[in-house]
Amino acid sequence: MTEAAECLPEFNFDGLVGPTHNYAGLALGNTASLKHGGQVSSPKQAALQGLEKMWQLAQLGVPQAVLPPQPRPDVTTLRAFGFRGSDGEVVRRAAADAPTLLARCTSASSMWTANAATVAPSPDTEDERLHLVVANLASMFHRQLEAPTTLSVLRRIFGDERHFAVHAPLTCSTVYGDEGAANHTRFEARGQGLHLFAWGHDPDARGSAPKVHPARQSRQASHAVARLLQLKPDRAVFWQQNPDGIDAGSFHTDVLAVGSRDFLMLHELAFLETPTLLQTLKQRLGDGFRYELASSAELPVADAVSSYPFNSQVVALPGGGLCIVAPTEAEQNAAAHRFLQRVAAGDNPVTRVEYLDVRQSMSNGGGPACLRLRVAMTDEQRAALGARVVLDRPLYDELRTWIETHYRDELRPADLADPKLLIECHTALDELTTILDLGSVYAFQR
Ligand code: SUG
Repeated sequence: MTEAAECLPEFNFDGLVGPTHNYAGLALGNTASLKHGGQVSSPKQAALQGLEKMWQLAQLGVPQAVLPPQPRPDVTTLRAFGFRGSDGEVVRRAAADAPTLLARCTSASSMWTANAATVAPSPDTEDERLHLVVANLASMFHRQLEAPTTLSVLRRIFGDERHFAVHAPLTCSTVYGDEGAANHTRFEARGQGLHLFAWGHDPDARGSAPKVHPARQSRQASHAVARLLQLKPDRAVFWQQNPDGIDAGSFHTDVLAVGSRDFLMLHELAFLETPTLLQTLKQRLGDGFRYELASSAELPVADAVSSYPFNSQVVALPGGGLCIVAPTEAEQNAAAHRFLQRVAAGDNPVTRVEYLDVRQSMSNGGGPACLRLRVAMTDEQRAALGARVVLDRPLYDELRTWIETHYRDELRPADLADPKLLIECHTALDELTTILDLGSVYAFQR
C-alpha cells in the first residue's frame, strides 16, 4: 500500500450552502430531490451543518478549504426569459407566471462542489500545472446556471497561471454533458496518479443506456475533459456507469462508488463489467490496490441510494490510514452500517468511520462527498491561492457568525416569491467576498 508521505496533500474544497437552500424537486433521477420537493428547508441549518462538516474534517487534520455560494435568484436568467422591471418586479412576475423557472433560478445547488469541476494535480499533467475543467452541468437547467460563476470564482482562487490552469466548461449540450468530479476518481499509487472517468451514455453509439432516468455524463465529455486536463500518457481509464444503477437512483457515479489513493469502495451496480474494471485497476495501481465491493444481496441498491454509504468522503489521516466520513443516514440504515463496519475491519487501508449530520443537503440528494471538490496541491500551490479560502479557526468563527447573521431559519416554497430574499442573498454574498478576500467575483458586484 502507498505510504501517506508519498502522496500530495489533498484539500477538500467544500461549497458553503447558499441562503436560498430549498427543496424544489428539480432533479429528475435523484430520488431524494423528488421525494422532498415542496418541503420546508432550513438554509441556516444547512449552512451550519456544512460548516461543521468542514470543521470536523479540519480537526481530523485533513486540509480543508471553502468555495462560496452563488447569487440567487439568478435575475439575469429571469430577464433573459423576458421578465422586466426592477429586480423585485422580475422576481414577483416570475413567481406569478413561471414559478418553476423561478425555482430553477433560485436553487442553491452550487453547494455540491463535486460537480463544480474535474481536477488533475500537477504531477499528473504534461505542463506540471494543476488543471481544473469547469463542468457544464448540461443535463439540468438549474445546474447549468452555475457554470459561469464557478468559472469566475475558480479563476480568482486559482488565478496564478504559473501554477494553475482553469478551463472553461465544454459547450453546453447533453451530447457533451459533464458533471465534474462526481464522475471522476483520482487514484494514487507508487507515486503516480490514475484517473478513472465514468460516463453514463454514448450519444454517438447504440450501447446500453438507462431506461428510466437520464444519464448525465457522456462518454464524449469524459474524453474531452481528460484532454483538457492534459494528463500524461496512460493516466486515464474510461468506464461506463451501470445503466441499472442510474435507473436505481445513482445519477452520479459517487452515489455508488468512492475511491482514494489505492482504495475503491463500490456497489455492484456502480459500473458495467465490474470484475474487468477491478482487474484493470489492479494492473495499473499494483498489488497494493484494495477494493470493497457490496453485492445487492449484502446491500440492496435502494438502501445504498437512500442512505449514501458510498457518498462518503475517504480521507487520509495524518497518522496514516484512511477514514470514511459517512452521512448519519448510513449509520441508521442496518445494511449500510453493516457494510461500512465490514469495510473498516477488512484488509484495506480504512481504519476509521465517522458519521456526520448533513441532513439538509441529503434531502436534496447531496451527501458528504457531493459537498466537496478534492484538490491535491503542493505547499507552493497552496501559498499561491488567490483568496482566503483555507479553513482555520478564525475563518471558521467568522463564517459561523456570517451564517447566523444572514440566513433564514426556514424557507417555504412560497418564500421564493419574496423579493427580499434576493436582497438578503446579495448582502450576504457581498460581505462574504470581503471575508474570503475574493474581490468582485459576482456579476451583481460589477
Ligand atoms: O444535481 N440536487 C443535486 C444533488 C447533487 C449531488 N452531487 C453529487 N452526487 N456529486 C443534483 O441532483 C436538487 C435541487 C432541488 O430539487 O431543489 C439537486 O439539484
